[in-house]
Amino acid sequence: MKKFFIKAAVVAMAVAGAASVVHAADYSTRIVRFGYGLNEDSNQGRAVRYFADEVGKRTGGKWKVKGFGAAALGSDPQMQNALIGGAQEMMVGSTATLVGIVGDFGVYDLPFIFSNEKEADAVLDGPFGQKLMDRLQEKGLVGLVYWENGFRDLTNSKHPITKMEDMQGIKLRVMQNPVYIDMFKGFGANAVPLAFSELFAALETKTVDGQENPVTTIESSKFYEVQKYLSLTHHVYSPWIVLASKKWWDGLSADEKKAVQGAAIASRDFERKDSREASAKAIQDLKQKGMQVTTVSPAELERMRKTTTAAVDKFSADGHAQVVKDLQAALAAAKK
Ligand code: KDG
Repeated sequence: MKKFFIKAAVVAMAVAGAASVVHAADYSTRIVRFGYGLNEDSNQGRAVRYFADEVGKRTGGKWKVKGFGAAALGSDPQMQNALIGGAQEMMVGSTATLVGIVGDFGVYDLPFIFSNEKEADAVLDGPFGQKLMDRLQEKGLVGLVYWENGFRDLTNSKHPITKMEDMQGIKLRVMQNPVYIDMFKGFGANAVPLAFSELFAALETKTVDGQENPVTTIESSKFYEVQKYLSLTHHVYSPWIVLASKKWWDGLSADEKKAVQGAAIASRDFERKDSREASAKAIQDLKQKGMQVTTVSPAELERMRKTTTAAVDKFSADGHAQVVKDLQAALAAAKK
C-alpha cells in the first residue's frame, strides 16, 4: 500500500513539473516594435504605452513592446507594408489607409453614419467589425481591436466655416482615400490627399489651407499653432485599428496569442475612455490656444449630409454595395 502512495506522489510531481516546463516554454523573450503616427503625448501614444504594460504583465515580463510614435517607422501605409513583409511586428493606424489592401474598409469613412460612440462601439466590436477585420488575414495582417480616433471636425487658416459654401476653394488636406476626396470635392473644397506625417508642415507652409481630424488630434498635433478656425461638423466617425504582422503572429504560441489579445482588448477599453475624456476638454483647450470655434448648425449639417450621398453611391457602385448594406443592417441592429 505504501508503495502505491509513493508511486502516486512521484507521478503527481512529474505531471506538475511537466506543466511548469510547458508553462515556462509558452512565453519566449521578445521585443515588439509597435509603430503609430501621432505624437507620443497623444491619446494614441498613451494607449500604446498601456498596451505595452499589459503585455509585459501578461507575459511575466518576457515581452518588451517598444512604441515608436510620430511616424518614426513610417506612414500608416508604409507600416502596413512592413507588417506584411514581417519587418515590423505591430502598429495602430487609421482604417481609412487600409483601402488599398481591403477596399471595403472605406465603409468606415462614409459620412454621417454613426450618431454617437455607442453605435460605433456596437458595430465595430460586433460581428460586422470582426468580419471585416478577418479579411485582413489573407493579406498578411491580423486585426486585433479597434481604437477610437473619433468624430472628425474641420480646421483652416482662411476664415470661419459655418456652411458648405464656405469651403469653396479651400485647399483641404484629406486622407489618401477616395471617399474623403469625393466627399470634400462635393462640398466645393479643393481636396488634397496627403499622408498624416506630412500634414503639419503642409499647414505651416500654407501648401494646404485646412484639414479635418478629431479635436484630440488637432490638440496633440498642435495644429492650433497653424490653424485659426475650427468648425464642429463631426462629419465622419473615424476608427483606428491595431494590427499585427501575420508572419510574426503565426510564430507565436497559443499562450502568447492569448496574452496579446487580452492586452489588446484592455487597451481598447482604456483608449476609448481616455480619448473621450480628452475630447470633452479639447474644445475649451483649443479656444484657450486662440482658435475660433464654430458650431455648424443642424440645418447646415443636413445640407452637407445630403451632398455626400453622391460619394456614398459612388463607393457602393465601385464594388462595395454589399458592405454598405451590411453596415446599415449592423447599425439598425445596434439602434434597437
Ligand atoms: O498615423 C495617423 C493615423 O493614425 C490617423 O490619425 C490618420 O486620422 C488620420 C489622418 O487624418 O491621417
